Amino acid sequence: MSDFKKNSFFMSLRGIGGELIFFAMLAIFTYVKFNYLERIITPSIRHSLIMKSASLGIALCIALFFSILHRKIRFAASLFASFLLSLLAVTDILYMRYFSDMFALRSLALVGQVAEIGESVLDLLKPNDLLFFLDLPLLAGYTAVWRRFSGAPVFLRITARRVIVTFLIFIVASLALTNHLRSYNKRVPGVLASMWDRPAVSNNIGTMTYHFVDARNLLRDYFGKGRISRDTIIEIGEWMAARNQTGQTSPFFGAATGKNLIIIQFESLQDFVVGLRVGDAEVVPNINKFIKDSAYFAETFSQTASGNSSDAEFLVNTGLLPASSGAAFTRFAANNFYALPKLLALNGYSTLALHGDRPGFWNRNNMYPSLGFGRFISRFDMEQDEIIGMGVSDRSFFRQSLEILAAEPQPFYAFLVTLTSHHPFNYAPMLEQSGFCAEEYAGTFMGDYLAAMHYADAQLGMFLEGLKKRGLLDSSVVVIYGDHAAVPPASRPHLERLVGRDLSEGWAWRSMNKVPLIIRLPGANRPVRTDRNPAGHIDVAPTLAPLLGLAFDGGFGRDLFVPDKSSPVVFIRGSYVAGDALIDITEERAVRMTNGERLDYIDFKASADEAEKHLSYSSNILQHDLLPKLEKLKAERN
Ligand code: GP9
Ligand code: MN
Repeated sequence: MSDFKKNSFFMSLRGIGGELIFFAMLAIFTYVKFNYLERIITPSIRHSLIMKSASLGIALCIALFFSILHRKIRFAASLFASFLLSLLAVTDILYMRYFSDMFALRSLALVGQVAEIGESVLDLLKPNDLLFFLDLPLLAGYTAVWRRFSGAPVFLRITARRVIVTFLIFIVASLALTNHLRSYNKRVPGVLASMWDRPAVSNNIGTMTYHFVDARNLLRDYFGKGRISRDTIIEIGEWMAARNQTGQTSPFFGAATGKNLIIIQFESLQDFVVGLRVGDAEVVPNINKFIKDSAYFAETFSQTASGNSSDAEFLVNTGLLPASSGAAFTRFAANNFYALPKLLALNGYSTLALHGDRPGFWNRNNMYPSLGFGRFISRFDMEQDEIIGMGVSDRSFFRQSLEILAAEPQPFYAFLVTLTSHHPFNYAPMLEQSGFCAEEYAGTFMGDYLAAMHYADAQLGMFLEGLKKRGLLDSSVVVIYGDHAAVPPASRPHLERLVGRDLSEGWAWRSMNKVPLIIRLPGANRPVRTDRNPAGHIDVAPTLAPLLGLAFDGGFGRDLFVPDKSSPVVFIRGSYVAGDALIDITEERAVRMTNGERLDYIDFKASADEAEKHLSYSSNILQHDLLPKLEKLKAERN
């Protein structure tokens, strides 16, 4: 090679080299920053190679993006991006320290709530957190030094060849990311859309990938929602108003005015355990006893979707259907809700939610205030004297809840969510305490489930006894319901063996997907009966509010004490139950749920039309945060 050629080669390398090093530094610092963050958040977790390459992929993509901006803004934009990423990492740390949760972009909309804890933010910061900003002087310093000693500019003009090379590396880097996401979503279907436990998701995919998915979900929701016309809003408002003016009122309207309301959401309680005996033993003796003293809605279907427990909480407190993808609790916590706690708080109730898990799980820390709960007592506000599975054991939870309720100013609305009887139902201390041993099912999934139900039922029994002793049973409406099915489709043979019939058909499986709903009113003239009309979680708020002398007209449910056989119980995937029929709107099929007999779809025209309205109106309300607009329309009409 001639001297001239050699020189020009090194000259050009020197030119590119300065910039290459800068962007390599940017990518490496970004990667290291989030790696350091992961070590702080979960020091015990070892990350897999696929996860590391996905993180590196994102870091590279970020650096590549800034490397092809106009040379005049390339440096400033890179530095600013790096600053924002450091800020994001520190926000994650503060969020973890305060909420035990990862920061989500949606939380920016909840800044009002976060502002309340502004003072604690400074307390939570540690000197080491400043290390996250160390890359800024290093990048700036490097640029100054390079310029000074090489005499060449660091940031060069963009050539076509450079764009092509950048693009090719970009594709390789993003492949590492998409491959990682695809394999995780395959392993845990639906997890990325629902984000039910942000720290867990982030532990599994890495903090950078977590933020990437969070941003992607947000953009999808934003651009996927389209616009809604004023005419549609008026149509929804008028339909809801007409629906609420049927003129029928509950025979028990006001029967419990001024009384407390205690709702117990019972983890994984499916209806088939009610009244069930295995051998000589009753599986849930306390629930059976409670039913004998209450109104029991035996045909209540779980209407939950990917939000699981949180969907049940959502349905019950808002009377709205859950989100069709992801979880309403994580997607719509910034919405304005017309919810049971809000209504009761406006009517002088003190409102509190109690649950033995971390507050960030299912975004409850954000959603409960949005629903109007005045207080949320989570695992961290309780004595953690017995932890089983995901959090405080039901035994400890109920014991502490009793103490809290006894001291609560009345009237109160207490919403209790149990936890220990959670899938896979085999936590050793729970099984030991349960003492339920159905020999024929010993060591099987069903054996564990029955034992879990027996354990949780025993704790519930003690709680009810405690309420009675403290005089709270007869000064409260007490409601118990199951949140969702316990038996996943993959464990169907276990349930088939227990009930002794084939459940492979969709209608048969759906007919098992029932959860008990039990409402006990105080006073001697309370309704004690078994109601066999189809019902759903969505009916709970409009059934309970009238008992307390209030009207709940914000949702799509109905008052179960008002006889009505025509109202459909709608499932978010596009089917519904009406009478003894299961109707699939998308397939235009109807079957009798007792025997699978095919029915004429045409006969269900009216209820299908209503079910479609529930689905589309409820989804519009969520997507476009319509409740305040509907309230305004209502005020204008009156
Ligand atoms: C978590 C608990 C269980 O806090 O409510 O949630 P699930 O997994 O059933 O949705
Ligand atoms: Mn649950």
